[in-house]
Amino acid sequence: MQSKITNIHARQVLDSRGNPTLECDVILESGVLGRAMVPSGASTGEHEAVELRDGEDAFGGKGVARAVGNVNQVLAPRLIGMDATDQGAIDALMIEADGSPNKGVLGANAMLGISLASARAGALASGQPLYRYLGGDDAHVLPVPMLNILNGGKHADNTVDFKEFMIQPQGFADFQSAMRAGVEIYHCLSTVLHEQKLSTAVGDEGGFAPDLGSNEEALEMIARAVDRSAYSLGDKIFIALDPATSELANEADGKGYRFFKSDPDRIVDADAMTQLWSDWCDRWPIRSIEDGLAENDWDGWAGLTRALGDTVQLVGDDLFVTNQEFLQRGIDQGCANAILVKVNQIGTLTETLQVMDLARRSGYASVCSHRSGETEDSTIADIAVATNCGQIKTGAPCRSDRNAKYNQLFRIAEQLGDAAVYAGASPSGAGTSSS
Ligand code: 2PG
Ligand code: MG
Repeated sequence: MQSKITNIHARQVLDSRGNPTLECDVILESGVLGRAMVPSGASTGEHEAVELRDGEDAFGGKGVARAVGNVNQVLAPRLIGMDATDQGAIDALMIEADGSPNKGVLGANAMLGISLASARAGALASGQPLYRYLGGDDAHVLPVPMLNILNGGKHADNTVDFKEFMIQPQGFADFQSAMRAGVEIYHCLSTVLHEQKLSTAVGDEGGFAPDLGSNEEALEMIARAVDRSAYSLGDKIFIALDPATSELANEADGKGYRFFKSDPDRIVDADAMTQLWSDWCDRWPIRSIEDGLAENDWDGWAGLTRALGDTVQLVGDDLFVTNQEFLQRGIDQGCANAILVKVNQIGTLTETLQVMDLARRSGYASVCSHRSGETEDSTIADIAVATNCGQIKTGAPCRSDRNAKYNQLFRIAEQLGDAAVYAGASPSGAGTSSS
């Protein structure tokens, strides 16, 4: 067996925010080494699988020595001897070894490191690129990027409550020209902010993070940037938002949505938030809104979906936490029409692909996503193409942790050549619930 696992070794490394994270090597009998690194969120969903941290003095409690130990001492001895291409069995064994509903015993970070590194080793052993190893011959769709060019919320030290203001280039012949538009607009935004004497320092995901007079001013700045570029807003450039409102709700102890940065006295209910999104959608070419309401506000979400679900992509991130049970509840209750997919929210590749399959069968779109704490690992780029899911969210085209994913997509597009199809080839392409 060429792909027999002979060694598994994890170590602590650093992520893009300077916090420890776990890197894992899976080594095969043939000498092949598959390596993966684990990302980490800041605005995390309450129901995410557990990211095991040491909680001691070192690294402000964020060390991952315990998770590393769980890989090297607990999981490795059980997995050595298995076939790296048997992803389902590897992930099932880890889930069983953990034994808890939220991977809180061994840590989702420990399990994800092994899960992704095994996939990488399996791909190398079979002589295929990862996207093809995972997706087979049909993997050929390059995703529409959601470029988070203006950061707020928990990702930036500024006055903006809402976390992510993104652009989506659609109506481009290929991924490369869509990215070119995104990059050019990103640089135009820098110029616009500089001229307004606003900060061009960047937030956690590489987007600019200026202090602004209001949340909507973020959209005005983006509109000005697009105006300066060779493109026009609403023609081939559309807006996508992730206001991450669980953070606004958490601040108010479940009493409503508090504008915690711009106006802490302003607290509104789910209907008012829904009205705000509806007004913004009337005024701006918004294609997608993620976490427009909070993770536990299922009734509010059903109302939001009734109000906007036919015309706007409504993405559940904290709501679904890449978990089939939560997605199924959303499907049953008419909440959202898309899911954000983050490998570390659930902790294994098998479960990630299963939830994407459930979404597809249920008419929900999937957006493959990074975390705000990232590394040079670019696995999500391959997953996006492997599944032909059509959308990826991986930050501004700035900072190598973000560009690692875009750069991998450039490589994949080149490899696929004429077979590559850009999901946003039509201006009405991905990012609408009808797509
Ligand atoms: C999100 C993510 C990624 P975080 O909310 O969608 O942008 O942020 O990783 O901080 O949860
Ligand atoms: Mg989100």
